[in-house]
Amino acid sequence: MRFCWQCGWLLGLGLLLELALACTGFDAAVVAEEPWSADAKLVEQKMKGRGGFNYREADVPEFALPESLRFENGQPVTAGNWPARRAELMTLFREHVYGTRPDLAYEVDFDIESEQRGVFDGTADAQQIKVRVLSGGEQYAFTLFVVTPTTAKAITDRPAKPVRHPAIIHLNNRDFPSFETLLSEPSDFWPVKEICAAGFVAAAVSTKQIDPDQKGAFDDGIRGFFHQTAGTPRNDQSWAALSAWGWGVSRAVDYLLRQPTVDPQRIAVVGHSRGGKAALWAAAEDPRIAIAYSNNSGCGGAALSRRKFGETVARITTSFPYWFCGAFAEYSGREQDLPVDQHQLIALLAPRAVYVTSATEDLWADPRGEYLSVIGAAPVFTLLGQTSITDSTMPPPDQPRYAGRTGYHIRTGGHGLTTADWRAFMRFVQQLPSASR
Ligand code: GTR
Repeated sequence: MRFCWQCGWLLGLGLLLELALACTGFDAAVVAEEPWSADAKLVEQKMKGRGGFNYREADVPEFALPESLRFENGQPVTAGNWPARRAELMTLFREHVYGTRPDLAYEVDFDIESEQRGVFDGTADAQQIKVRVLSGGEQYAFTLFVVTPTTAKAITDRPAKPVRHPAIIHLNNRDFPSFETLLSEPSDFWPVKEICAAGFVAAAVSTKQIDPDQKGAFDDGIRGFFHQTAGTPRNDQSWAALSAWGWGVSRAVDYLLRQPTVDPQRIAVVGHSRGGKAALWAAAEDPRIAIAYSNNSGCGGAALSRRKFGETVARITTSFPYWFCGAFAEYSGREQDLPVDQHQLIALLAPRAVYVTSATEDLWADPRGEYLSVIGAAPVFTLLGQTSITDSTMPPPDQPRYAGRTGYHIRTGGHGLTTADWRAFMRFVQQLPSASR
């Protein structure tokens, strides 16, 4: 058989592309080249569905985003005074969106409830930990899972030094597995075995165990616990459920920072949907979190509120009033009056790393609004001497875009967190410059 050089080149290129896509976790069979835009049929179908919500790009109102590089009094922001501007933005987000965490006096300790060595074919050790929050002689407890690779090579692996792995805390807003299930039944939502095989410590906490994800259940969660034991306020300004869930993530950080197997510079938080909203806010409140990943987080998460695309402030504060402080509902139908928008939530994380993802059919979460938030945060990354995504054209589906401290992809499919999303996120973390990994 004669070898044809042209075919050989093409075959080689095809294989290379396939390899590149396999590394990002996406299926090489579907390679789109056009920037993503919502499927016209899907848009019309959605417009006929839930009444009163906009899914047409042409009907997005004109708006101007609040500037991050100007203080509220109009003074310009410099790299030197960014911490003061950041503090101002934090106050605005606390007062108008997520609520203010009360001053909490408490102790936290960790009981190992179950431990299993050599799980996942002898490649990892797993622990189920009871996180005990102690205040006023009472305790509030929730579960933390930590699975640590024992044989996978860590990214920071250097001879003669203990292996310290980057760690990823999953803020799980769905059914939280039992210890047995997590070790025996592979899950697309939290592919723990694969996360460990890639060299990460995989940790997880449950939103609902930290604070119930339901109306009228304040007394049953961590906020109610502090209200009862320490008299912390319960009002429209105080912390809402998303903030409480983020506080729970920070207790997982407390634990991980005590582990010699964890790289303290590379602790990440990951959340899907409501968990993604809370993950971004968790990282805003806790600077020890180096990397935040929000998937399909939409309204009140990564999506710009002013676009009023898909879910709106009016809708979310009616369906889920307990996620936000009371003031957020006042911006129903008047998003343009919000003193902040969600690009500034991303900017609050600079110069740390942020990964945002959407799904092509998840128009409720406004994929373009999520992408534009990342772009809108770019001036702050630049101010702080970092690169980030600045190209306002969206990437094609399933083609992750990594640029400096920010990354983004839009996955083909519907609302959900999948193994493909996880793989692309882990690649993002692995390719970060070492100072921010
Ligand atoms: C929806 C809600 C979204 C999103 C989602 C979820 O009902 O409207 O904001 O958070 O729930 O968490 O799956």
